[in-house]
Amino acid sequence: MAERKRRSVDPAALAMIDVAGDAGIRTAWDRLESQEPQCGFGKLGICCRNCFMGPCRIDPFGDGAMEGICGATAETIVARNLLKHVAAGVAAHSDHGREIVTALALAAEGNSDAYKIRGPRKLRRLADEYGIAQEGRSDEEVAKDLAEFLLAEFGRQDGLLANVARAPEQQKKNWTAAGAAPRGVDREVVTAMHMTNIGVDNDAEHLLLTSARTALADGWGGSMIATDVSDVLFGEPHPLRSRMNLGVIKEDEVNILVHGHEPTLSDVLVAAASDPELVAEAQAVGAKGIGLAGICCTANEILMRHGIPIAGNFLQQELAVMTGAIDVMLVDVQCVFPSVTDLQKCFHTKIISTSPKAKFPGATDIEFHEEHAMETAKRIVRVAIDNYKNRDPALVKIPDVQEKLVAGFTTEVVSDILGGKYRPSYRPLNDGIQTGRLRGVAGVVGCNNPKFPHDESHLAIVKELIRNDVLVLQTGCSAIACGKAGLLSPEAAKAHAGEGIQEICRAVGIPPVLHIGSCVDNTRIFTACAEMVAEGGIGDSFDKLPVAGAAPEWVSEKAIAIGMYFVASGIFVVIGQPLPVKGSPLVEEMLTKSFEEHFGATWAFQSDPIKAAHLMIDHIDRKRADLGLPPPMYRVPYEPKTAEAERVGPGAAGIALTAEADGEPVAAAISGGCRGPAPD
Ligand code: NFS
Ligand code: SF4
Repeated sequence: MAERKRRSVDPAALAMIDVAGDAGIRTAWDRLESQEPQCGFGKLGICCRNCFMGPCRIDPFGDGAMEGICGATAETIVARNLLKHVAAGVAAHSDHGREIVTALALAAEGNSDAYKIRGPRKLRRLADEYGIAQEGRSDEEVAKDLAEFLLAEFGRQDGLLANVARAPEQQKKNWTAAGAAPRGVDREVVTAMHMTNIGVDNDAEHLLLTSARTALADGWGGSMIATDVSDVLFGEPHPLRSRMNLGVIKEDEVNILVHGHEPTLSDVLVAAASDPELVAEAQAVGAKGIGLAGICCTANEILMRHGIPIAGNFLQQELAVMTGAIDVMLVDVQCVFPSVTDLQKCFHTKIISTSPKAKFPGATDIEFHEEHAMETAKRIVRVAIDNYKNRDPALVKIPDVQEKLVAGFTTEVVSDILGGKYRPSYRPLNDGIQTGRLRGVAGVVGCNNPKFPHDESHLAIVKELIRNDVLVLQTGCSAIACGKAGLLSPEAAKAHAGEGIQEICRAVGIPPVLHIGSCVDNTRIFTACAEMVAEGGIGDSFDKLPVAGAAPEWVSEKAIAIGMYFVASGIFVVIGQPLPVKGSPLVEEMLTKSFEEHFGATWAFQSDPIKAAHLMIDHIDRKRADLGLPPPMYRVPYEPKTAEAERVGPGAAGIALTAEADGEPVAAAISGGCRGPAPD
């Protein structure tokens, strides 16, 4: 990957990679080169550091050590390592969920200047679901009980998570039979860490089924709670317009970039950045105003609810600072490169760390606590205003590349827009699938990995899916990749989708690729699948639905947890680089084959995105055939394509940006209550 132009398919990223290269600034791509060749034992999952008789490693060629000092085999070591990864990913997502529930408890007290109940409809729906008394009670009173109930869910010792009730019967049966029915997140993570200690669980199959249970505690617990409560606290997202890529950074404004994951801070910052007093202060130092944009999932959160533009995804975090126009980059938890603080040596940007859980040496630490949310947010904005004068105009290089998009889709929104305002329903979606106009539905999610050209696999897989009439739902950095390439705009249907999707998008006014939020919002895919099952006609359990998932450029342990909870819930998942399990053929076989018997779905590893898309489409076609559904209405021949995706030219932004404001609701386009095209 030495060649600079093969590092990304995003013209804005490429421009900044050149800036970095010319200035001799090292980025993730350079550091990857320094790491090569990467450790083969690590890739295969056969090194163990679980006790200090070790570290031990297994010889993959069979001529050296075939067991660790304690006698652990490759099977045990690989499965144990995987369970540890899952537990770590689950812990991260779920702890994020817990912070949001804590903020809900504050909102319920009614005296927070930052947190209020902004999603009363969702609050009441959840209260109904959990049997929380509502009659004659205010939103705050109901929210107090909801927060208490959900906080207790994290620590639930015995009995199943309440949200398990949302799953179809077959999934619940599978989980019980496999010993994978999830209890509270805290309990599952502690159990996983206990089981992976030296001399505890050595049974690979048992470790893998426990991985499934641990992940399910996130998918149906921690992450699902994070999504639900974010909707209650910050408001339910609705389709709105916005923009993406480094071109959203404005040269003449005080620029604040939020990076990380927790909307408890970024959402409050949205309010602080538009405070008239602070805007006046920014103008007093010579700026036109205060510009807010984001990186990674915290950006997805405020995009979904406020239309705040996104500067870039995971691999653009360093590049964004190198525009020289960022006055403050605010970081909280997860996916933040330690390297960003080093960039302060070359650029005036102040990196501000905010989480008591994540300190960054060299950063300015302004600890954020929910009780003082607004005060802290304003203080941070003032640091940015004060730092504006230190900007060196000679170093400011902002690529003129951005793309417009529509985001803000949720389980509820899909029902509203397809069924119409007066009769929200998944019927039109199920009808579309039953007739074959829509072949199926896919979730394409996850990170960027410098081992792959940045964004290339996301774009290739998504284009191939929609070309074959598979509707795509997206979260995380994958959604940002597609947003930057114009795939999240309704116009993308005509340019890239098959005829079936085009008909639906035309009738309803939606893009062929729906941005449904941050990575915790992957749980919206579960709630949408549950609606599809409940609506009937396309399978009475998740494993029968013509749906599939993918994470082509995954990086994080959180991505392993997500993949695992999808597979354990009956949804086939293809990932780009393989899980670190190839050191044990038995473990690989279990994940990619025998999980079918336990959960009705498997993992697959495929680094070529076109082949990965075809694995998903073939899976969807098999499910259609099993259900007795007709073949897809419009056949699209598989074209022999190379893995290389089409490049997005500068200003592929070919679609001229109009005067539409960020955050402008697009309800006008899609509130017609269209029932979708009539079935033939
Ligand atoms: Ni998801 Fe979001 Fe991006 Fe990957 Fe990181 S930001 S939680 S882990 S890198 S998609
Ligand atoms: Fe080695 Fe066993 Fe200790 Fe792992 S647990 S480091 S395999 S002795």
